[in-house]
Amino acid sequence: MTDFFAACPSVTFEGSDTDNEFAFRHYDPEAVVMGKKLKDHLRFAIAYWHSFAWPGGDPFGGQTFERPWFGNSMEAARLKADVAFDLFSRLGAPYFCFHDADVRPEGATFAESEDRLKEITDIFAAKMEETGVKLLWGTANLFSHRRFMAGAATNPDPEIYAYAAATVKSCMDATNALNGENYVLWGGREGYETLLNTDLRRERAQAGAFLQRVVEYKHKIGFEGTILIEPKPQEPTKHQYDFDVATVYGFLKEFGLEKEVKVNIEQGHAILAGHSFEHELALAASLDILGSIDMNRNDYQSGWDTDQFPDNPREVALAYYEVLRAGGFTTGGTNFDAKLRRQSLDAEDLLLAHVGGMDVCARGLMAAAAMLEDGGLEAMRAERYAGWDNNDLTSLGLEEIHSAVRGSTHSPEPKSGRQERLENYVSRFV
Ligand code: XLS
Ligand code: NI
Ligand code: NI
Repeated sequence: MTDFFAACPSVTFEGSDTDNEFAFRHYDPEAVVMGKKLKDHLRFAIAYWHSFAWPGGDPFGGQTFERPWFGNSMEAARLKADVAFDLFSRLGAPYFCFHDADVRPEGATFAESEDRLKEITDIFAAKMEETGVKLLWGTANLFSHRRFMAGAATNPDPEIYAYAAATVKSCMDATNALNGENYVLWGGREGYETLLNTDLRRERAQAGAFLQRVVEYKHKIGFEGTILIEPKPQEPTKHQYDFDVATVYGFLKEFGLEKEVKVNIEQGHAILAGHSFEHELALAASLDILGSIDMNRNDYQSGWDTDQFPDNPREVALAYYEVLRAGGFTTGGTNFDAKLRRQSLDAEDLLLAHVGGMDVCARGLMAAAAMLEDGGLEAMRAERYAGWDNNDLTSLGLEEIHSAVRGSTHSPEPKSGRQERLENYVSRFV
C-alpha cells in the first residue's frame, strides 16, 4: 500500500457550517434532489492523467511534482494505481477515467505496450471489485508520442493510421473488460498546422472511416457503453477537425454516425471555441448527442486550456441546468479534467482541489434543480414562444405569407427579451 495521502483524512459531508477543510460543505452524496441522489446526478470521475501522470511542467520549465510513482517501470505503474485508488476512496468518488499512456509505461513494441496495459487492467479490475469504484470512460492517448505528431487517424502515413487503430482496439478492449460506461475519442492531433502540407479532404475522410470502424468494433464485442467524441477547437493543432459541438454533429451526419456517437463536452474547450459551456450543452441536447462532461474552468484571459478546477457556482449551475433539462446523465458523468497549478506540490493540494470542485458542482447542480423545479425560466420561455403553439406558419410558402401580410393593416410590435430580469432570477438561486 501507499502512505502518500496518509496526512489526509477521508472526506465526508459535514454541511456548510463546518470549518473542516477535509469535509464536503455542499456535496452530500445521499441527498435527494429531483427524485435522485446527488451522487447519481453528478457521477463524479477523477482523471488519471492530470492527477497522477502530469509532472507539473509548462512551456518554460519541466517537472515540479516529485511523486514516488514517477518512472517508467511497471513497479511504478502499480504504485500509481495504489495511490489513485486510495484517492478515489478517500473522496468517495464513484468513477475514474484513464488513457493507456497514463497507466502503463510505453513498451519497446506495440505488443509489449498492450501486454502492460492488460496487466494494469487486471489490477484495476481487482481494485474496482474491492472498492466499488467504476470506470466512467477509457480512451487512447493518440497525441503525446512523437509518432502521432502529424495526427493519428488523419495521419498522412498509413502506418501511423494502423498503429492508432490497433491502439484504439486495445483501449476499447480494456474499457470493455472493466465495464466502462463510455469510450472517449479526443482528436488531439486530428487537425493541421498548415494547409501548405495538408490534404484536408483526405484527412477528414480518414477520420470518418476510422470512427465507422470504431463503431463497428463496439458492436462486434458487445460493448454497451457510449462512444463519445470530445470537441476542441485548437491546441495542440492550430486547426482541429472536431472544433465544437456543431462541427462534430456535421461530421457525424456526413459519416452516418449521428445515432451512434455522442459528445463529451469540456468547459474549457467550449470557452476556447468562443462559446459558453451551457451553449455547447444546450446545442448537444437539442441534437440528441449530449453524452458526458469534462468539468474544469479556463482562465478567461490567457486563451489556452488551463484545466483549472471549477470554482464558479453560477457558471456550473447554468451548465447543470442544461444537463437536467435534457433529463440528466445516462451513461455520462462529471469527469474532473482539471489539474493542480504547478506550485501546488502537496498531497493535500491534490485531494482538496477535488473536494472544492465536487462542492462547487454540488452547489451548481442543486441550484439548477431548484430553478428547474421552480419553473421560472421555463414559464418565461413558454410565454415568449407562445405565439408558435398550434401555429403551422413555417409550412406556408412565401407567396401565401406575403399575401396575408400585405392584406393586413396590423403591424407587429417587438416585446422585451427581459434579460436582466432573468439574470436577477438566476441570482436568487446561486
Ligand atoms: C485535452 C482533453 C483530454 C481529453 C481526453 O484537452 O481534454 O484531456 O479529455 O483525451
Ligand atoms: Ni481539455
Ligand atoms: Ni477533456
